[in-house]
Amino acid sequence: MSLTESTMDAQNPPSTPPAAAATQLYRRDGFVIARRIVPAAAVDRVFADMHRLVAQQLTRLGTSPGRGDTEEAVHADLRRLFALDLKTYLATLTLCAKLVSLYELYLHPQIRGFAAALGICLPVFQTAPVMHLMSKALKIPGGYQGFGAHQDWPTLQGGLDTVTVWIPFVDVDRDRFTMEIVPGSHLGGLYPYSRRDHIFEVDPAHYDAGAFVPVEAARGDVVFMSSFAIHRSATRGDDRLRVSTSMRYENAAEPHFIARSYPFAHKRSVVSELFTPDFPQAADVRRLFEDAAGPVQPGAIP
Ligand SMILES: O=C(O)CCC(=O)C(=O)O
Repeated sequence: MSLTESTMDAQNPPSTPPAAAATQLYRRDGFVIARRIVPAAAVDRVFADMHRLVAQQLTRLGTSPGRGDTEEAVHADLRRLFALDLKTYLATLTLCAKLVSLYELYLHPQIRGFAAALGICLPVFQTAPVMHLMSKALKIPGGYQGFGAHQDWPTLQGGLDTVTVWIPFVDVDRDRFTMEIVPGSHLGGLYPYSRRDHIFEVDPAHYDAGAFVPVEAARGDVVFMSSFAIHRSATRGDDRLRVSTSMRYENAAEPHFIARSYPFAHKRSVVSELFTPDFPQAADVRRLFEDAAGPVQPGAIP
């Protein structure tokens, strides 16, 4: 077991909070990898739902999706959708982050318990989950894949003790474009940064580029990381797919958060035009309620 690890047995969940040692590691390094904190099957279930979202679109586009929910099958289907219809591929990834099963995973009692042990005593989700998908074959032309060195806090600006929870859907090793973290960097507070893509990249003068540690985590492991830890996506990887997700546990009881009147850095907006002109017609809606066979099945639109 390496220094930044804590082992919990998902088959025999502890009734007490995680070992004090894990909290100490978190305080010292700014992150901790909780091993086998959730059953791998719980993670696989969400991955299967994600595959279903991809498969539904492949079926709509007239292609048969692969069988099973292995990472190879999912990778192949993602590549197919990517090649067939980039816009749908991107919309599908966005929808993956909105699955209720994904939220349920983040609410797993073991994850909640671990976050509580790290001090998140009145948890709030101000942000939605984020998907991180890395694959040589799935690079968006002119787009970006992965993030440069950054801290999460400036994109949130909530409580100082905000914890990023990072969950892999495949077993991630150092050859799989994994996340890398600079241990101890959280103790420097907020570093100077500049905006790049969707994140705020930390000024390289403020960290040692050789100090990043790759996160190697299996399905069922969960990484808890301070929102002040400097981290990035590794550029080192082979031909395999890496999929993970992250979400932020914020603490509504953090004194600065209360004193600053619960600030939040994101803004919401709603598109005012209809995406599909003249849709829906009253008949489309009526059919949904009149159809005794239940909800419309994919591909069954008349
Ligand atoms: O998974 C990754 O490569 C990066 C994750 C990340 O930057 C984040 O969750 O804030």
